[in-house]
Amino acid sequence: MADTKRQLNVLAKITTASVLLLVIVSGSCSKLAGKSQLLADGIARFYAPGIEPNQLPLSMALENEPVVIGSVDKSFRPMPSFGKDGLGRYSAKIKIEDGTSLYGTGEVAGSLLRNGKAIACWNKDCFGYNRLNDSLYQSHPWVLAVRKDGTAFGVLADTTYKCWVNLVNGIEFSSAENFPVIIINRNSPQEVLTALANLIGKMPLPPRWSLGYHQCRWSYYPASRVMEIANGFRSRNIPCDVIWMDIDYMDGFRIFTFDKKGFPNPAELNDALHKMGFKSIWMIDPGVKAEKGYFVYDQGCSGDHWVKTADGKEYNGKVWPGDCAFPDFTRPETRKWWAGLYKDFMATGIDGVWNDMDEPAVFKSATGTMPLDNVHRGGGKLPQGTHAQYHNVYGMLMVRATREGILTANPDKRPFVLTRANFIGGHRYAATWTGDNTSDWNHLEDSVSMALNLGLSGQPFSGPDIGGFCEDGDGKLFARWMGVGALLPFARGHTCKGNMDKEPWSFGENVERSCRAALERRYRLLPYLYTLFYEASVTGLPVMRPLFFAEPTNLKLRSEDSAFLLGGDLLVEPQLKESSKETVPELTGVWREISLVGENPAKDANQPVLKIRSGAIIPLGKVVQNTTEDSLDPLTLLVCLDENGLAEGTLYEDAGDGFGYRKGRYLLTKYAARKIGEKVIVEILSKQGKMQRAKRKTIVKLITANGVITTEGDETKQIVIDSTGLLQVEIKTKNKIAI
Ligand code: NBV
Repeated sequence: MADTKRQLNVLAKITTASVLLLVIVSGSCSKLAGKSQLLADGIARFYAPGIEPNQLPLSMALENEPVVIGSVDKSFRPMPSFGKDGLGRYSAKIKIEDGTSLYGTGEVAGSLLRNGKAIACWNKDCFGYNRLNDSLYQSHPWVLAVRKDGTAFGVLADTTYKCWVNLVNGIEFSSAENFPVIIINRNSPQEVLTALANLIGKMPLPPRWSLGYHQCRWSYYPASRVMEIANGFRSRNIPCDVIWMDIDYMDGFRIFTFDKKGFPNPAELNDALHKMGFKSIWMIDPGVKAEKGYFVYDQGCSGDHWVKTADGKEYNGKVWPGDCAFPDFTRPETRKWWAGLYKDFMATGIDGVWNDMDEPAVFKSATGTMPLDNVHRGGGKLPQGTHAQYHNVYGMLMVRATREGILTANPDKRPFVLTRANFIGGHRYAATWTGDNTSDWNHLEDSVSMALNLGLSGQPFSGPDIGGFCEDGDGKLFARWMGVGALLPFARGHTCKGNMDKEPWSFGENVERSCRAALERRYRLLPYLYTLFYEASVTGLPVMRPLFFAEPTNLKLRSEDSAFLLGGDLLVEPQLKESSKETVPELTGVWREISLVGENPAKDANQPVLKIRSGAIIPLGKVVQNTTEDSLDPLTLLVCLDENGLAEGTLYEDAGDGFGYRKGRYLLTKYAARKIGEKVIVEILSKQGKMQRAKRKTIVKLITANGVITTEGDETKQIVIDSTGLLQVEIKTKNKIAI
C-alpha cells in the first residue's frame, strides 16, 4: 500500500515536472523575474530568467548606471512576469488592479488615458499623423499607472529596440530582443515622476528666451522676408522672441551651408534680429549630401563617420539634398566631429538649433528609414549594433552631440535644441515639438493630450505646431489654437510649404487681436512659467500637468484631457471643440477665475479660462514684446487665500541665460500671505540665492469671491491689504481681475 502511494507520488511529481517543463519549453506561460536588483526603496530592475545583467546592452534611457543597493524582496509590488507574447516575442507583463489608469507612452496621438491601447514604439516620420495608436517620431517605452487609491507605479521597458506596449489587459511590453524592466512604486504619480527623473535625468534649465513665443514656417525665404516677419511682430505689438529658419536657408539643402542668394550674410541677419530683441533658430538635418568637394561630406569620409551597410560600405539614402550619408552617432569620435561643426555655424550669431528628420527619415525606402541591418559601430560604452538596435536612439544621440557642440561654441550660453525624434531620457538634450500635425480640430485637441503624456513620460518641454502644419485651416481654428498653444510649455507657430501665410495677423483683424491677447497672457505669465521650468529642472515634475495631479484619488479626473494644470496653481480650461465647451469636472477646493490682460473668455472662446488655486500666490510680469525687456518691474503677485486665510507661492529669477545660477546667482523667493482680522499681510517667507533683488514696485492683487483688491508696495517689507476696502471695490466682473 505504502509502495503504491509512493509510486503515485512519484508519478504525480513527474507529471507536474513534465507539465512545468513543457510550459517552460513552449514558453507559453509567463514566469516571474530572474535576476533582480533593488535600485532604491520601491525601485527595482528585473531581468528575464536566465539573463545576466551584463548580457544586455547598457541602458540609454538612464542618465547614469544606477547603484544596486540590494536584492529585491518577494514582497516587492508590482512584480513583472517574463515570457513570450502571442507572436513569440520576449515579453514582460505587469498586472494591474481594477480601476488603474494608464498614461505615458510618450508621443502618441489621441486621448490622455492610454488604457486599452496597443502602441508600437518606433520612431517614424508621420506626416499628418498617419499612424494612429503608434508612437510617432519618438519612443517612450514607459507606462505610468495610477491605482484607484491614488498610489502609483511606473514601468520602463529598458530597450532601444522596437517595443510594443500593450495596455489592453494590464501592461505588457514585448520586443524581439530580451530586455530588463524597471519598476518604480510610489505613493502618488508625482512621486513616480520625480523618481523617474532621478533615473533618466532632469531637463537642464533652458534659456528664458526659449519660453517666449516662436514664429516659424517652412520656409521664410529670403532674409528680407525674415525681417518682414520680425517687423510684422514689432509694428503690431505682438510679443515674440524667436524667428526660425527652415531648410531653404541652406545651399541646396547642404547642412552647415547658407544659400548664397537668399541668405548671403547670416551674421548680418542674426545681428539685425538681435537688435530687435529676436533670437534665431536654424535647422540642421542628419543627412549629409554625398558629394565630393562638400566640406561636411569630405570631413565625414576622412573621419570614417558614416553609418555602414551590412557589408561594410558607406550607407547612402535619399533625403532633401538627394543621396546622403548619415553620421554614425553611436561613435564618440563622430559625435565629437559633429559637435565641432557647430563652431563656425554658431559664430554667425545663431541662438538655437532645430534638428529635424532625425528618426532618421529616409525617402523612397520601404521602411521610411535606413535598412535595419545597417551597422552602427559604437564605441565607449556602446557596443557595435544594427540599425534595429539603434534606430530609436538615433535622434537622441544626434541631439546629444548637437547640444555638446553648441555648448562648446558658446560656453556661456544655455543651449537650446529642438528635435523631432527622441527617446525616453532625451529631454536631457533637447526640447521637442509634436511634428507634422494637421490644421484640424482633432489635432488641436491632440495638442493638449500629447503634451500632457510627453510630460508624464519625462519630457517637460513640448508643444505642437500652433495652427497646424499640414493644410491651411482657417482663422477660427488658428485663433483658438493660439489661445491654447500660448499656454503650452513650448509655443511655436509653424506651417508647411505651400500653405497660406500663418502669422498671427494673416487671418484678419479679429484673429490678430485674439492672438495678441493670447501671447500677452503668456508673457504676463512668464515669471510663473519660468519658475515651473526651474522646478522641473530640479524635481522632474512636468510643467504642464493633468488635472488628476490635483487629486489623484478623484476618478472623475482620470480621463480629463481638455483642461490641464500649469504647475500646481493654475487651471487652464480651453474650448477645444469648434462650437461647444466641454464640461470640466469640478476640482475640490476653490479655484477662482482670473483675467490677465483684460480678456474675458466668456466673450472670447479663444482664450482658455484661467483659474488660480485658493491657497496660491502666482507671480506675474508685465506684458513685454520679448524677454530682453525687463518684465518684472512691476512684479505682480496674484494672491488667493484658502479657507484658513493663507496662501503661498514661489518666484524663481536669474540672468535668464548662462550658468551663473549654478554658482548661486539666482533668487528663489517664497511669498506668503495671511489674513489677520480685516488685514491681509503679504511678505517674503524665505529666499535662496545670491542674486541682488532688483528695486521694483510690487503690486498685490487679492482675489476674493467678490472681486479684486489691489495694493502696491515693496516686497522687501510687509505689504498690507486692508480687506475692508473690498466693500469699496467696484465689482464689475465677479471673480475677475480687472487690470
Ligand atoms: O524642413 C521642412 C519640414 C519642417 O518644416 C517640418 O517641421 C518637419 O516636421 N520637415 C519636417 C521636412 C519635410 C516634411 C514634409
